[in-house]
Amino acid sequence: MGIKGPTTEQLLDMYAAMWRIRLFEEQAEYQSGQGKVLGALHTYIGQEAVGVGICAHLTDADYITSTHRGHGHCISKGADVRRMMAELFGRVTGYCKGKGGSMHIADFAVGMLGANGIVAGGFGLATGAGLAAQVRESGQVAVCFFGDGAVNRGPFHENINLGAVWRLPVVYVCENNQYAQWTPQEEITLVTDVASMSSAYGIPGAQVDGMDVLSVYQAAGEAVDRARRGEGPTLLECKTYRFHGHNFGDPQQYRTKEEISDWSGQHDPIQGLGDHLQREGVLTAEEAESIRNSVQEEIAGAVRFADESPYPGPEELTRDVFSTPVA
Ligand SMILES: Cc1ncc(C[n+]2csc(CCOP(=O)(O)OP(=O)(O)O)c2C)c(N)n1
Ligand SMILES: [Mg+2]
Repeated sequence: MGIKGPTTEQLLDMYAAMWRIRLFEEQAEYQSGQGKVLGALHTYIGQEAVGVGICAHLTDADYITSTHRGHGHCISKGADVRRMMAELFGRVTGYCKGKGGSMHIADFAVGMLGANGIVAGGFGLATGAGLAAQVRESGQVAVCFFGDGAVNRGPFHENINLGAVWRLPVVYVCENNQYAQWTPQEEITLVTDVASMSSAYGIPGAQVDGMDVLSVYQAAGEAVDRARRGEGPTLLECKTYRFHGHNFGDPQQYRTKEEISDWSGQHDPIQGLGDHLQREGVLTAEEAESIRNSVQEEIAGAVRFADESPYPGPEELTRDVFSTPVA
């Protein structure tokens, strides 16, 4: 059974969304270098096709859980780039009033249940969201994004097993960018094709080129439809690559410059979709440029918004802190 679409409108939306992620991240790195960003920064540059191709099938009512590399997931799900940038800048207009930073951005209004500083921390949240949807018979789907490194943690096994036996409407999406921090995947995982692990749980697994948004879209459509039909989870592995360091400032001594330039030169997901749309006559080079420019304006606006926003005052120190004082 084939997946319909994407429509021309969806294709153009996906193209703009990938630029929105790319330019947001480039600005975040630049602003980090200027000392404006408080805390660690893990960018999604290179992996844009995954978040965008998957979230194209979701509505605001559907849920996603994210990782420490969460900006791309937020933007794919429709979060506000102004509040995101303000959060990175530690300003009171940010998603967590400037108190959470990059790894704690959540927007429940669009079903984004949160970035997560704990590797594999999203599994329980997504599986629980899937259970809630099943109990309410709401037709919602939950997508759990995680990295290849998270596969080696217990929550991967526990949650996929539970999701499988209860046939929960969850799609488990492994963004296999081939490194966990500075460690190549093959040094810590002998089974490097994560999709093949699905057989251990009795659910379907699919592996796609995560640099090709159309392949991601197709495979995600099948997995999301299956979840919505009540047939349970899919383990979807997207082979991808992060073009920049693990975090901003990473000297990247664990991989070669050639490897990086091969991936960014030959497999850039934005370039790939742009070329495809031009070949198909959907987009001219001028229109592509104008989409990029208008997204660039939007991101510049986000930086201005963040810059002009105040820091949280001292009264914020004990607000939103859920701990019991010791008597
Ligand atoms: C439970 C836990 N262990 C270790 C870390 C430190 N850590 C942060 S990111 C990371 C690597 C994660 O790799 P992967 O899941 O492949 O995600 P990627 O960074 O490649 O997107 C590690 C080990 C952590 N944040 N949480
Ligand atoms: Mg990884």
